Amino acid sequence: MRVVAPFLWAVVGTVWALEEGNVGSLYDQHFPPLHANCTQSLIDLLLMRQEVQLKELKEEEKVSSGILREMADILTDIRGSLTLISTSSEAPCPGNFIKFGETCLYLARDTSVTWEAARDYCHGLGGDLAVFRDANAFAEALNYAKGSGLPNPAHIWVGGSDISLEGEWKWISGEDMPRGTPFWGGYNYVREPAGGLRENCANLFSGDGFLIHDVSCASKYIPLCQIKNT
Ligand SMILES: [Ca+2]
Repeated sequence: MRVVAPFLWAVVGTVWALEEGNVGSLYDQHFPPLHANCTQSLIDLLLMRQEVQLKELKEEEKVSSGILREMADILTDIRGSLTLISTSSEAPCPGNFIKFGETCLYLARDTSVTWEAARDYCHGLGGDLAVFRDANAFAEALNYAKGSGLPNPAHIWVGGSDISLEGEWKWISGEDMPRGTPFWGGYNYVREPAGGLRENCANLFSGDGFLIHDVSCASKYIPLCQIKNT
């Protein structure tokens, strides 16, 4: 009976407080209204949070794009390796020929024949004198010649001439030969080809790093044979 009495008094007091309209003051006591400045601070805080989240998103985006770039690079490398493997496994070079990109080359260093005889020699091996459609293919042939240990001076026949029409240099494949750098060399400060009607066949001359020079087709030089394997 002694415990019940204070409890009843508390209930009565609460009812009285409610009836007296003190609900608002009780609410305000626990949840005070935001001051005008405080509201501003809250907005600032929310904006700052948004800003931080945006920055974090941007960072994540950077990381994601970086990973994608790395993945693309890896895929490109894999594709390149697969192409190399399939090319090399599909078409190995025959005999003494060495693979350079899409072609096989063979420098017949112990042979010394005229330009026409050099073509016949290469025909006998299943190919023809070498032609170079671009600077990369030409550079590969030069490296092959430079690494072959030929004595200086040395001359190497390649498949280009202006036999059909003076001044119109063509590969034996029928395409126009490129002119100027980095293909043709110079002789006595004059850019080749400069031999006119006397010199109608193309050779690589060791004197200036195996660049192309026009010479007499009757000269006897080393054939550079080529077999295309594509
Ligand atoms: Ca000529």
